[in-house]
Amino acid sequence: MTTLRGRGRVAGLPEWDRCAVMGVVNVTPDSFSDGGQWFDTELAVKRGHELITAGADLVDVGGESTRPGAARVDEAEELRRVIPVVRELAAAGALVSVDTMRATVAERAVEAGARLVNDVSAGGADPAMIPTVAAAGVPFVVMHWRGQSIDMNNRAVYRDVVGEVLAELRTGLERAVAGGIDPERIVIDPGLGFAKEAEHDLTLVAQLSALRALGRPLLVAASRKRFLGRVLASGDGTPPPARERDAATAAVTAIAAREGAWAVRVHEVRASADAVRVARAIEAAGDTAGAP
Ligand code: PMM
Repeated sequence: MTTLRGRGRVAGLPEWDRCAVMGVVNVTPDSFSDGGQWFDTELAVKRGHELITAGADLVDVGGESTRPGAARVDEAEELRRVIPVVRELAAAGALVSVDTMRATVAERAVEAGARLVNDVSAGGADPAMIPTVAAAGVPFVVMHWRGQSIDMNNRAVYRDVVGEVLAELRTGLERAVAGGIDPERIVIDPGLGFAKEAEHDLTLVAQLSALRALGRPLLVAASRKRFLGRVLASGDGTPPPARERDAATAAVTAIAAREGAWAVRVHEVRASADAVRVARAIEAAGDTAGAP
């Protein structure tokens, strides 16, 4: 028997029989873990293809860094970075998601072939975002967010992180639906590292299944984040550089897949692609063992 373990379906996207892998293409000079590396259309497109070859099911193209403390880029610059990359990857048959907080960028990216809008502000940064996504009829990621990166660390204050994230995600979900987005097209995301300290992120990963109460597929984006740096820190508290957190990322992928996440968003795809396949095989073996 195969089950989707409550992973759920996102209308308008393919259905995978396992946790999907979203590869990250940051077309930015300053993203915290890979900033600058793909800051060029041609290189970014090449990176997208590499991620797909490595096993990515989707590629998430973004032109604005959201690392803590980051300042905004202007819209013209974001369009210049993102649209050609989306167009080329989509034309080559890739399933492309656009990572943006701007309605105009989302709209133009969908025209260029993007099939999912991933807005870390869940429509909070641009009042035109929800109506634009509703009109475009594409899936939308509602991530937990408490304000712009420039000062988000000040908002990392919780009494009950899981309960508060759940309640705030519910509000985001309701706002998206009230704005006309088809609930069947909504994905939710706990927003690891966004207005969260390491212990908040760890608690959320430990209790991912609690977020399933929202009844929507779950995206988990732990890749190379600070909380992994904290866990891996040496005796004097120095975290390894972001690029040395990929094995730890794959460990979270395995856990998220086992907990029924719909997708993980990662910078280095290969290990996570393997992890979701192993998690799927274990799930299938468990199902067989449990069959009468
Ligand atoms: N994190 C980043 C960017 N985009 N999108 C979603 N849905 N969830 C996230 O947690 C998320 C995101 C920041 O990380 P990056 O600079 O490594 O891309």
